[in-house]
Amino acid sequence: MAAACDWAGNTVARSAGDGKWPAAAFLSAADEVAEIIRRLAVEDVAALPLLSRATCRDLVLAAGQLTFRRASPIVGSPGRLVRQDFDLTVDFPPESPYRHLATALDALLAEACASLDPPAVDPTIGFHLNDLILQRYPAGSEGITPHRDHVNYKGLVAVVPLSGSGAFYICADRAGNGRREVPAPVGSLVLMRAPGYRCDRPRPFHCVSNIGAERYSFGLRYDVTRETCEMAAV
Ligand SMILES: O=C(O)CCC(=O)C(=O)O
Repeated sequence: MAAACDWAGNTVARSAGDGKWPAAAFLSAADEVAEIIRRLAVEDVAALPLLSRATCRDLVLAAGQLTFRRASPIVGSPGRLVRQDFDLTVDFPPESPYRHLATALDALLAEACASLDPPAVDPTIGFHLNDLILQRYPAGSEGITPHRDHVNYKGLVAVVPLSGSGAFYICADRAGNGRREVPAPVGSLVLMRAPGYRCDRPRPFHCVSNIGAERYSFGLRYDVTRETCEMAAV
């Protein structure tokens, strides 16, 4: 166990994940994460505190060492176009804190999933976080319009907002109808269902907007088409 501070500055003791993520113990334990994974059967998204603000600040500082590129402003096919207004990187050196965070979060999610009976995530899909992306939205950015994550992403989709302001919404459809803001302050672990999550509800439409101050968000997914497991190299 290690000590950490929650959003209110209270000291809490939580699992620190693996040994390479010692300075930033998670603010929520595996049983709490299991509970939000379980809730995804009836809710499109669920979130809980994961990282302290100090840890998020350190991660944003570390992002200064990474090389970003502009995201394509429009992706998708006619009728399913998505506008996106951010820079991104998927290049994380082996000793990057982002990789250590991913390894530790992978372990936390595995522990949480293992405690659920019946399993929420189909154990045969081999869920693990092998697809990492850091997104940087400039102040005033349009964010990303309503979309669903690709079907190749299986099990669970995780997003951790690290800085700035912005609103994360769940929507009923691609037009953004029924938009509902999900409280997800900096340091949250935001989870969504992906194929392989055992329920018959569809992948949720979601979007991000109202970027008032530069926002970083770290996305962690399991891309089933990847032949090599990036995590194995960590
Ligand atoms: O930046 C975020 O908080 C989430 C972005 C997102 O929805 C996506 O990249 O699919």
